[in-house]
Amino acid sequence: KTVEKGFYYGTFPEGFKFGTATSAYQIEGAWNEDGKTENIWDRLVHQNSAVIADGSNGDIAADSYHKYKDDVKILKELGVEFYRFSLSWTRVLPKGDVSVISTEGIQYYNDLIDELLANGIMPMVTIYHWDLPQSLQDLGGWTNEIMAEYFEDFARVAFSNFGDRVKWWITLNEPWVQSVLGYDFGWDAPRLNLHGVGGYLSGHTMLKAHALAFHLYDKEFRPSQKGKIGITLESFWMEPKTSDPKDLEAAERALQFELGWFAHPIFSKNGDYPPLMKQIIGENSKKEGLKRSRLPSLSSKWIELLKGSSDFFGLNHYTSYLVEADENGQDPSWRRDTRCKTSVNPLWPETGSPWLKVVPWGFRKLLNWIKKEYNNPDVIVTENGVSDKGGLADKQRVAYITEYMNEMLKAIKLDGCNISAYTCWSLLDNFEWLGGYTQKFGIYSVDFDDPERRRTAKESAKAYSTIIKNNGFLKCQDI
Ligand code: GBH
Repeated sequence: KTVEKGFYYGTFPEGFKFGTATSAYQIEGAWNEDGKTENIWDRLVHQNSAVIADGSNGDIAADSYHKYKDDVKILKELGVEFYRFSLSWTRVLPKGDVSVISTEGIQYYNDLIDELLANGIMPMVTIYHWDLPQSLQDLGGWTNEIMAEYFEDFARVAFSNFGDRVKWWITLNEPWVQSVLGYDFGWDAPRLNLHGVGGYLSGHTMLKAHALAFHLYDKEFRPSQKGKIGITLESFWMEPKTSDPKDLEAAERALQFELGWFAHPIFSKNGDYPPLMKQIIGENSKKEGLKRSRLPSLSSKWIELLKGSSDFFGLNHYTSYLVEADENGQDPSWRRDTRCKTSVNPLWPETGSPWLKVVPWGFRKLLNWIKKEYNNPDVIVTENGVSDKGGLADKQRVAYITEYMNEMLKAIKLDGCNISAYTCWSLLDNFEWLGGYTQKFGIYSVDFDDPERRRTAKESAKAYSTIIKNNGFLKCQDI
């Protein structure tokens, strides 16, 4: 049954779970307290504050390092079943490696986890959300393959200290963003414009890092701890700008170069990088007179280790692009390799972030693409949300959440997509990376002028809470 328009509204399947999310650098603050050392975001904001929209940083942020009990209180008030947060690597391992394990760092996450469990909220822990230790960046960061092993070591510390209580692990958040924005565009930390090469090296290492952590958990921890472990990938929906076959192909390329890059090795039947990426980057590299492809090749050993190495498909989704075939970007670069130009429909409603337009139907299309491409995996939506400029009467966020969740509901009920949980980004207004505090994603506001960093529910928090209570929407218009 295909449904082109109209509302669905109704309830989610039994057992469907609702949560909300944050990440360490964006909320914790206490950037140099109790032995925590500098990570790549600390370095960027302190050395180059001009690149942050309001010149701000995460030194204090929402101060969740000290206010985690306030966070759990509002989580409880919301009625979520789980809370997704991330570990700050240098808070746990101040040297980046395992030569020193910070007692205070371990204590902080123990306290947070215990407080969550005491309130009936399941922790979902992201091991890495972009805050690499600066000491490891000095060794080349993710472009250095040894990082895969440093990450595995860090994951081991996490499993052995928290795995008795944490049953939901996410290895990496959005390796595409870390690799391309961090090592190809040179926007996000570590801000290296190694266009055409650095992003692919970084992605290669991140895939290996993920595989090592997955198998470590699978072999040594899962038998006793009995949890689940997966990866979180992000993707825009890529809508062909016209029906010209060139644009249809371009939209497919855009998806393969963003989501497929990381999803194909893990979730496809054959594994390895998407054939399209291997072919295009290989050909381009040859034309450039290079001896080998700028996209490193995965050996059969790694192809096997990666295949099936995720218990669920963690998906972050916010918005959509229109895609057309065109030469674009620095030569060589990830963007150039894609031969795509992206734009938006001027009719798509704007939000607090220039890149984020409201396109609910794109969510359903993306979920269906994943179903088809990867044989209907168990999808956990690990982030979805919208920004504005602030204020408690956040009507646009209420509408956004409702409409996106409704499209997800259609994907489940009408299209047969396997989706088992939804996570709203974010619990709190927080440090929005290059956007500083100018783009607010929270369903709770934080008063950043108040030393106490008081949290206040926005209308969207109440709306989300009602959706959770009703397991969806009471108003049901079946079509
Ligand atoms: C998520 O990424 C992150 O996981 C989360 O930490 C973040 O707070 C949230 O989004 C909201 O942004 O440089 O202006 O062209 C979502 C995917 C990819 C969206 C990079 C923003 C850069 C936009 N992000 N993209 S821009």
